[in-house]
Amino acid sequence: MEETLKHLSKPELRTILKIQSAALKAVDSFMYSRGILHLMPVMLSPVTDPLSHGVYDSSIIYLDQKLELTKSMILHKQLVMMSNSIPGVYIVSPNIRLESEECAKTKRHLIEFSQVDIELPKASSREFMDFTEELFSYVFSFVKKECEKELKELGREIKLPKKPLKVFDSSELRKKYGEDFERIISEKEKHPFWITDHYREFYDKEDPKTKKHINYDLVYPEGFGEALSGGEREFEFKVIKRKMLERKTDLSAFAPYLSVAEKGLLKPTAGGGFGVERLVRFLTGKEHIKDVTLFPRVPGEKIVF
Ligand code: ASN
Repeated sequence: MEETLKHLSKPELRTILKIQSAALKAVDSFMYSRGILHLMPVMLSPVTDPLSHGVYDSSIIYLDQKLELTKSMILHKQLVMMSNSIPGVYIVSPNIRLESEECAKTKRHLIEFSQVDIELPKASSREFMDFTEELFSYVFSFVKKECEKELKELGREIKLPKKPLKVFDSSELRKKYGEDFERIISEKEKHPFWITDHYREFYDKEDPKTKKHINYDLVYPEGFGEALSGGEREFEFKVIKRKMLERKTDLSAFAPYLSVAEKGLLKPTAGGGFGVERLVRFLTGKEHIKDVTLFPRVPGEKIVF
């Protein structure tokens, strides 16, 4: 408890929170200017993101029903996009991912964090990447202008990247740097950049001919690592079912989602999400994500408040 109180009384916290407030205001203004609608999050559902890596179970039982705590709102975003009249959505969504203790090493993992989760109708991956580049440019320049004093206090300079950002293919990077390619290239680069074509969850689209994955990660430079991940989406029932089976997914756990897909109601969309705490960590230049989080939930660490 003593440590929590010490953390909360650091004068630097105001500076960091001012930067976070400015960044979130910029996100809202940008989305509003593009007609993207702001949804409220859900935290409990029979279905949530299966994720492409293992985490500890975080389901709960409520009156005999098993409910998952939201890992990301991907499946709910797809459901909302069924309506043709929706011009795009975003949510500042609390996500619970009970990561293994190992993840603490990265200094950018939390078991509870907030994700700005976005989905656009009929967008191609390039269109979503362009949208994201404009959003990040807007956020960076807004924070730079609004928080000049705070950034100076922290000794942090925000560089405005030139668009379009560099794009790297994950298989090329793997050949060059091995499995740890993301960390290595993040340390080398001076501006945010993209890495495309990652094997992961069933819902990211796969090119039927080339078998490449039509998805992307936006990565911060200076070793700050992953910022956003997303992709074009699968929407055809047959493909979704095949990919779930390939990933050894328990189909019965996704019954409500699969019944919507089977009715042919899912639409072609593209989207992605970025962590608020990781964005603030990058903007402030802080070493550890817990430095920019009021009540940090670091994998493996005891939660005191
Ligand atoms: N939000 C991500 C997406 O839209 C999914 C995730 O966070 N796992 O693709």
